[in-house]
Amino acid sequence: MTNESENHWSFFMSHWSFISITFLLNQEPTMKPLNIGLVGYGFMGRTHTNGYKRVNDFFPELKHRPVLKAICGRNEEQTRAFAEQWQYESIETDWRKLIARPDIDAIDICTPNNSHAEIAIAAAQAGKMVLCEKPLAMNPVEGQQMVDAIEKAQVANTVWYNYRRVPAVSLAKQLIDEGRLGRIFHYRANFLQDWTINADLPQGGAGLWRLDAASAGSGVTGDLLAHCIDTAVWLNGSINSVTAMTETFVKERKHNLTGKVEKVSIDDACAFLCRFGNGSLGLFESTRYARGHKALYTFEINGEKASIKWDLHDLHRLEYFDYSDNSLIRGWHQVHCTDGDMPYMGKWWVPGLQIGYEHTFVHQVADFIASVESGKSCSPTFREALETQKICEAVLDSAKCGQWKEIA
Ligand code: SOE
Repeated sequence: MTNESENHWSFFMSHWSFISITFLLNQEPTMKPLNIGLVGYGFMGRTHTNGYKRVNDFFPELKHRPVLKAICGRNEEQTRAFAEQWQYESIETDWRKLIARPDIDAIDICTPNNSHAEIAIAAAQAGKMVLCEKPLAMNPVEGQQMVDAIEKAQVANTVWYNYRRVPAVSLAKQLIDEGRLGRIFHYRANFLQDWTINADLPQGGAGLWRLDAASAGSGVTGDLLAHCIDTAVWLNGSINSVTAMTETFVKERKHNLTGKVEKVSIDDACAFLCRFGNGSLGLFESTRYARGHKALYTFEINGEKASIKWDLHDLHRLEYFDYSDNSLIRGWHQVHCTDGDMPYMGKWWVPGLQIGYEHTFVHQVADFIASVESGKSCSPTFREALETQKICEAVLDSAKCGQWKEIA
């Protein structure tokens, strides 16, 4: 090399080191990874994964970025296909191996209800954060064991009761907490579907485990009313006692796993009355036999000063009636929850443009990460979800014995 070229080379090298150090420093990730290991690649696996993928784009203040480290499922081919479609870095076919991995920070449980407890307890004991699909457990005994394990390990936790995070539902919470409804007299909720009317529909296995009591624990009570109860307790406080009736309209169905026709042990429909701790009366109904309704979750709350109504099929609106309005214009207002000052809406588009179902999961991921960063809990916690589990159990007990049941 000539002197000239040597000079060029050393000039280049010294500048390159300077440039590369500066580049590296600038590139030093300000975002910390939050490594997710998700168990279950069904419908809920998709909703949660979508939440992890989108959260940082819309909640840029978060200091952690969920990393899709591993998806876990028993069927290797399907797990691999899910990993490819949703861009998970790796797969596992045994959740125990997933939990044992040092590169996983949080275990997200999207499996049928009968495996929630075992996975959650093992994950907590391994020191992982735990996010669990609803309902928390098969019954309150299992739920209590999960709460004990989570609280002993002091790990961050949440249960995916996603409807709380519909902006209009969060707005309802804000209005109630501000005292705008005054004393509450009535709480009414429905969750109506129609997808199990066909008596030829089998029970059990992928997609249909919700019809199999051994996997689901219960029918509409744990699957749908649990949502209504979670929202109700959040908005209107504790429930003290319940009286319920349930029905199983189709008594036998072929079981997908055994191939035999077997008794159906889930509740196809359930209705219950309850008394809230604040003195108000509750009326709840859920069924999978309401022809024409796909997922009609509605609630109405009547207070002394005002009432509110909400409907999942029109989820971006909150209906509001305020008795203090001038009598000439008094009536039900439809509040289109899209303005930036509505809960969560400042994160999305511009006023007038609404969001939907999938965003509730993005919101829950955002709130979970924010809670990890602040050291606060992310509601509903396992302990709060246990309360819902106890109410579901009292509903099912009451339907069996025909008596009012106090919530234990
Ligand atoms: C059942 O059809 C189901 O998917 C529930 O399992 C969900 O929790 C509910 O949000 C929608 O309906």
